[in-house]
Formats: sequence, structure tokens, C-alpha cells
Amino acid sequence: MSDVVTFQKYDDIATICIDNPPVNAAGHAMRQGVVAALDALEADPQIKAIGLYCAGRTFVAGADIREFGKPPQAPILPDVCTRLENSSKPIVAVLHGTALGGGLELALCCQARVGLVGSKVGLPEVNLGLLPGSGGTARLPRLTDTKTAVKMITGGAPISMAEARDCGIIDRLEEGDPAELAQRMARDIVAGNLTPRVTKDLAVDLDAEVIQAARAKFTAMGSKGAVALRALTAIESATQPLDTALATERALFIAALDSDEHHGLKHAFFAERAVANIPEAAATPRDINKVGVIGGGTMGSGISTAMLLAGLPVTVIETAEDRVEFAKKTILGNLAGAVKRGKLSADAHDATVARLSVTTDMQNLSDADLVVEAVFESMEVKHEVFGKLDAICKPGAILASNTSYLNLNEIAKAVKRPADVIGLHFFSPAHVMRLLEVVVADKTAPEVVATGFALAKRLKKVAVRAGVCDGFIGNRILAHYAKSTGYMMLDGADYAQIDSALEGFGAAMGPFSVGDLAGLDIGWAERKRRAPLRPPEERLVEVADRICEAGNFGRKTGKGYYIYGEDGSKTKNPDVAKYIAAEQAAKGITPRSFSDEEIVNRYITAMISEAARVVADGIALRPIDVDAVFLFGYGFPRRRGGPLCYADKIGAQVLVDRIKTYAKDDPYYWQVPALLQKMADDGTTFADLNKER
Ligand code: 3H9
Repeated sequence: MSDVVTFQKYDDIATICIDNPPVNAAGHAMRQGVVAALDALEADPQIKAIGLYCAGRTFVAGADIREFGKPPQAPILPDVCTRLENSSKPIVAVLHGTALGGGLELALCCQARVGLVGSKVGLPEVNLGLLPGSGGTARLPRLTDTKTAVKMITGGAPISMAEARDCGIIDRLEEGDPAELAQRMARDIVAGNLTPRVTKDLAVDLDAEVIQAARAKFTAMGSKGAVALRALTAIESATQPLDTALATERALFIAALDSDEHHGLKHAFFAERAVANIPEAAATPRDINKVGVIGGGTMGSGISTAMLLAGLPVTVIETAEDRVEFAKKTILGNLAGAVKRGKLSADAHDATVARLSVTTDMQNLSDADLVVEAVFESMEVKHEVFGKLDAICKPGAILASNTSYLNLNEIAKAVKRPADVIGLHFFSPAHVMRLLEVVVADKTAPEVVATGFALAKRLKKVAVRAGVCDGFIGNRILAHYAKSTGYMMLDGADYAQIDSALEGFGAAMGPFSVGDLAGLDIGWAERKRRAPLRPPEERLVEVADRICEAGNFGRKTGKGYYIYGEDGSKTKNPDVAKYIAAEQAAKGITPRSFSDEEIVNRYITAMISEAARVVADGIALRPIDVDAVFLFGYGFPRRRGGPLCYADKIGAQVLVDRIKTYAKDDPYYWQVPALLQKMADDGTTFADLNKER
């Protein structure tokens, strides 16, 4: 018998158990094991029905994603599915946990399906740039209505087992233990209490209107709708004879395996998980049962909301009564929004609010396990706050700063317990954005780092370990590449064109629109802070300063690069053209035009350059950590996998050549990073570096 698939006989029934941790993925050994078990049980004349179930936390959660891109090893999953479908003995699949992708496809080929209450089924392949490749598109529309099939296959979100029962995907909803249920259900089949429903024998009747509406929607989405459109094409062939439909689906699946979207989305899937692999992973996290937050502004309120949503009691410290009221109002507003978005159940709302207290008395933090400081970005202010916390907080309490760029080693000097100091850099809105940069100072204790990662998991965030430097991973890279857009604008590119070119690349919003949304005063203050540090060789773009000097800070004042009408309109601010022209004239710049391609190339190359330096300096542990930061904190298009995954697609030599070309006009800004040059010379990639580190 195989290591991962075993079977047991009980009189005239048998069970097959798949035990392939962590998620029972349908890897090669598992596929071989299922076929071998089936061969043995079919050959036994005593066995009349079989129950198929999984050990551990879930039924098969899909094909083994790690095998994609490698030569397929027989038996391939579609053949295992067909083998189950053609079994001479009825098989009932018992689904628990998350029966996803190839897992659900295996179940669709069994002669009956039973699901456990509280579990889910889904076909999430589109989230990996794929479509179901083991008959899901051909078989699901035979069991359920077109609308459900299209939604599940092209949308990728799972549905509850109760919904699956209601729409015909499973035959019964049961409670109990999968092993026990597998026996019971097989016996029910033998006794005639559970009637097999063989998918291939059911008729397909696709609703043309639903298909047409979906096709129109995905077509209108352009390249962003391509993955869903491919999946829809497979669904449409479900009306063909099963063999033909399966062949069409297989051909589309193989083409999808080769697509850029799949490559990027697969990388993003593993990036989300790979970042948890840190040097401090073996340390035991400290218990966090009570949290303090210093500062109830937008950031502090967002952090407090995130903690409350994770079930933690929070004490927020503000400086004055009116600020206390503002913080309360903001947090309550955030919680009401969470109820609306389905992130907090209405029943749990009042209990969540009851866990919040907002006060001006810092002594209330004496029993907090963790305090996150989210006050004004000034070393002086941070030192004052950390000095007070050192005196008030109990031994073992973690003292965290939410600073987005200040030197954490300096901040830690304000306390007598630097081992307890860490950076927890949340991204705004902190209760929504998934990224948490965990910044590790020279003296931070390993268990404090491990606690940061454990907390992120509790908050359902993606934690990425960062070293200390100005801006850590994300903001350091952002500070560099953001300049490229200003340079292009001053050299003649229309800023609205820059926005639309980068939106075409996949950014949710172009950089000038983002600046307006975030508030141009933030960048203005930051430029003033950095002004004394700015080397004389560095180009300066002053357009944004002119906009701010006129009292326009973007959306919050109704005017920035764009003018925002009360009716939701957005038009270019004509003053900006005047500021640009004046600066060009003063600096002797003859404006030229830029193609969308050049805009994207310069922007991405600037981003990759600084990202390469961040990796070389050890600020990020691996290239994949930079990718995770940009995917979960900066809206980098997921289908492109992250800046350094995308860099491998471009190639190190091409990037080096581009930088050298751009450097002819601005040799200070465009310098070839040593790591990129080395990769170009050695013919290596960031993916190679991910494997090494
Ligand atoms: C497919 O099925 C194609 C077919 O139609 C056709 C084929 C021909 N493979 O997420 P977690 C690992 S496409 C390999 O932290 P959770 C994961 O990397 C597939 N590994 O746990 C992690 O490893 P590590 C369709 C997988 O409880 C560990 O398991 N299916 C796979 O938070 C734990 O994962 C999907 O897309 C896999 N399929 O969430 C489902 N899945 O510990 C993808 C997980 O070394 N998976 N791993 O970092 C998920 O959505 C979640 O993992 C799941 C569990 C909800 C199952």
C-alpha cells in the first residue's frame, strides 16, 4: 500500500484514506496511491461500495501546485478522475475542510458526494491564472445551474457546503468524523439509502444568457479579464460530448500553464507563505492578550481597529479629550464599516466595541503585553514616548513603533530594554491593508520577532521581515522610484498619461492620483525633511511644492494634480501645466514626448534597481520578500508576481542595458546596482537567489 493512500475493508464496504499533509494536495504519490487502492478494491468481489475521505485538516485542496511547470508524471489527475468516474463500484466522497480545485474535481467523479457542515468547496484555479484542468468545467455544469458554475469557475471564490448542497453539487450535508462518515455513507449506498448520482450521466443545459453576460463582462475588462474568459470558453464546451469537452478543457489548461499570469500568480501564492520563513521562526512567541496604542489619529485608529477585529482588548492613549473623542469616533466608524463589508458580524459588534478604551492616562498601559506607538514621525517625540513606556510598562511587554522610516536602533536607545523594541509598520488603512513590515533592530530579541509574526497571523496579515534603513523595504524603494515619475513629467510626459500608462500595466491607481489621494502635504513634509540630506547631484522636481504652496493638497482640499468635483468628476488642474512650464524654462529643459511603454519601463526599472539594492544590503531577506511587500502593501499587480518576479521576466542584462541608456541623461539617478550587474554577468535570476537564501 502507498504511504499516503491506504484502504480498509469492513465486510462488504471499504474506505480509501488520503493522508498527504499539510493539505492532501494531489501530488504524484497520492495519485498513484488512489489508483492502486481502487485497483485492489475493484478486484475484491466482496466489496460493494467505497467511501473516499482524507485525514487531517481538509479533503484534497487541489493539485500539487509545486508540480506545475515540471514534466507531468502518470497517472495525471484527469486520468485519476476518469478512473474514479468509471469505477465498477460506487464511490462516495466525504468532503471536509476546503475541497478545492483538483480535490473537488475528484469528488465530481465519485458516484456520490457528502459534505461536512462548516466546510467549503471551490474551484480557485483562476486565482493561479489557470482554469480547472481535471474536468471541473465539463462536469460542474452537469451538477448545478449555469450561474453557479460560471461564478465558481470564473470567480474562484469557494462556497459553503450548505450552498453546495442547495445548488446540487453535493448530495448530503452531514456532521461527524470523515473516517466514520465514509463508512456510514458507503453502507447507505449498499442499503439503498443514498442513491448514486453519476455526473457524466447527467444532462448539461447551459443558460445562454448567463454565458453571454459573463463573456461581455470579461471582454470589457481587457487583459484583466483574460483568465476568466479562458475559463468561460471551457465551460461553453461542456455541452459537447464529455470526451470532447474534457479535451478542450485540457488544451486550454495546458496553454494557461504557460501563461505569464499563471507564473505571476503562482509566485504570489508562494510569496505570501515564503515570507514566514525567518531566522527567528523557532523562537516561542510571547502571549499577547492586551494591547496599547499610542496615538488615535488615522493610523493609530486603524491599528486599534485591526487589533479589535482580531478579538484583542485595546487601550488607546491620546493627548487631550477632543483627541480622545476623535479617536473613538474614527474607530467606531471603522468597526461599522467592517460590519458592512462582512468582516465583523453584527452580533459581535457590541462585544468588540466593549473591548475598546480610549484615555489620556498612559498609566493604563501598565498591564499591556504589547504597545504600538503611532505618533508624529519625529525622533524627539518617539524618544519621549518610549521613555515614558519604559517606565510604565511591565517587564516583558513588547514596545513597538509604527514608524515608516525612522531609525529603530535610535528609537530603542530611549529604553533600558532594547531587546523588547520592534518595528510594526502597518499600511494605511491599517485595518484593511494586509501588509505588516516587521522591522528588526540590532538588539531585538528573537522571540519578539516571532511574536510580531504570530500577531500578524492573528490579524490575518502578511508579515515581512525588514532590516533597519530609511524607509525599510517598501518606503525605501518607493522613495527611489517615485522620483522617476517626477523626472518624466518635467522632461515632457503628461502626468495624466503617466497615470494611465501605469494603470494599463496593472496599478490600481496611477502615482499622481495616489499622491492626490494620500495628500500632497505628506510628500511635501518628507521632501523638507530630506532636503538637508539631498546630494547636490540629485535632480529636484518642484512642481508638487508649487501645488502645495498654493494650499492644494489633493483630494482632501478638492485640488491637487487634478480637480475633484462634488459630482465625482476628475479633471486636470490647469495650474500644474504652468508650474511645469516655469520649471522647465528655469532649468533649460526642452520637453519631449514619452510612449506608454517608455513610461512603464523607466518606472519599473527604477523600482527594480532599488529593490535589488535592498536585497543586496540584507534589508529584505530574499527577493520574494520584496515581492510580498509590493503585492500586499503597494498594490503591485498580482498577476505580475511582484517587482523582482517581473524583473526575472525582463532579464538582468536587459535591465542593466536600460539603466546604462537612461544614465546618459542622468548618471546620478540611474546607476547599475552591483547585484543586478553580477546577475547579468553570471546569467542568474532573482528566483535563483530565492532558492539560495
Ligand atoms: C488545481 O487544482 C488544478 C487542477 O484543476 C488541475 C490539475 C491538472 N499545492 O495556505 P496555507 C501548502 S490548482 C501544494 O498556509 P491554510 C502551502 O504552500 C490548485 N502546496 O494553509 C503551505 O506550505 P508551507 C487549486 C499547497 O490552512 C501549506 O500547504 N487549489 C497547496 O491557511 C499550508 O497552506 C488551490 O489553489 C497546493 N494546492 O489554507 C488551493 N495548497 O507550509 C490553494 C496549500 O510549506 N491553497 N499548499 O508554506 C489554499 O487556498 C490554502 O492553502 C488552503 C489552506 C485554503 C487549502
